[in-house]
Amino acid sequence: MFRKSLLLIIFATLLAACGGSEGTTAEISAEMTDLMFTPTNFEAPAGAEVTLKLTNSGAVEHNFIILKQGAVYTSGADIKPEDVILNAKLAAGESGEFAFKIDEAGEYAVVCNVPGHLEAGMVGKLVVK
Ligand SMILES: [Cu+2]
Repeated sequence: MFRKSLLLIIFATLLAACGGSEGTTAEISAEMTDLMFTPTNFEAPAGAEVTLKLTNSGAVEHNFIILKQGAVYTSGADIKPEDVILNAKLAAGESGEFAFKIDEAGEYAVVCNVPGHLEAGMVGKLVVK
């Protein structure tokens, strides 16, 4: 219980520290094809409610996975669920909207973990600032 409260206090402090963007929204768009993200690099404001507008124009399923900083993996199959911030999965030809919010500025890896896709270079980068 004490631990949980402490975490909340730390979280609240972090939020206050970047209060400038609190309550703001942003939107990014991405297209997935066989086997890449377009664009490859994305930017989002720290602490903003971000809407990801995603389209899968490929012939197979793809997903747009945002990984926590420091996530260690060697293949798509190797990604640990606890390292995943967002997993936006779309079947071929589908479009969808997804939401995420990242408070900490930095670089985050974007990958598709359908077997073989990450390994084939279906990766991108999200810069939060
Ligand atoms: Cu893919």
